[in-house]
Amino acid sequence: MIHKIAILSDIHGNATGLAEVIKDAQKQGATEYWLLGDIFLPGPGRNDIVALLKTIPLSVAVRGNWDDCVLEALDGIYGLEDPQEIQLLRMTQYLMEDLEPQHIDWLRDMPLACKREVDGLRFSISHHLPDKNYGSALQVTNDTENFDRLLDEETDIAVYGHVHKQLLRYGSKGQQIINPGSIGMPYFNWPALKNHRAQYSIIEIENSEMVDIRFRKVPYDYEAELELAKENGLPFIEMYEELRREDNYQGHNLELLSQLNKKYHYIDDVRAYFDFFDK
Ligand SMILES: [Mn+2]
Repeated sequence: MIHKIAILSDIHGNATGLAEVIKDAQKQGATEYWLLGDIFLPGPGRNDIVALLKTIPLSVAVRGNWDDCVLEALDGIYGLEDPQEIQLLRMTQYLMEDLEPQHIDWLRDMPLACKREVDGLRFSISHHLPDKNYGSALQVTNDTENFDRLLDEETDIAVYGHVHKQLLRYGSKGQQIINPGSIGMPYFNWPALKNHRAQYSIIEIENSEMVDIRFRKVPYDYEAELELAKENGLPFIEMYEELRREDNYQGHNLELLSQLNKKYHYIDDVRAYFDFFDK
């Protein structure tokens, strides 16, 4: 039997990109799909993302740090002082204005990591490190000893997402490490490599051998995706416009976040929406 596993990661609310990735994976003959987390936000996708994921045989899903941010915002962990926490609260409000509540239970029940054996090959699957879905330990230029944290004696191949860059490398003992890149939010440092495509990977296994690893970069209508964001009233739309058109996301620009929070009165929105704030 031939297994063709499509590895999807870091959708970040981009349903237009996800739809094209699924079409491409179907054309490639994918037999199953694994999802490495960071499903929603900062893009506009909500129930439409879940609907797309229901059309494919998804056999693995692990929880990313943005998935945890949604849960933390809903659980009242964030306050109204930090501009980033206000942003996460306002975006979670946007998400919950459409998303059915049982999909939050789905996020909550996802493990941080899991293992799968496919035709004798043993995979370790996580968003970032198996016990920590945030941080910068696995940036692509880091030392091999960091990447060894993905591996143990029972792992032949580790797959992870989170850094939004496609990667193929080895642990110090020779195990394989694969990152499929990001569907909704690829990052680029080298300008000539910038493009607007949605990234994912397909791993092919035949007779207990890994016979192919493909890194796909799928074109999609990013202007239509931006239009969808505007139609849906996505908050922080200026930042999404820059992400879609320039492939640049200023999520850590606290000054810009403060400015937009003030401009659109997002504090008033979240204070009114979440019942754990004083009215
Ligand atoms: Mn991510």
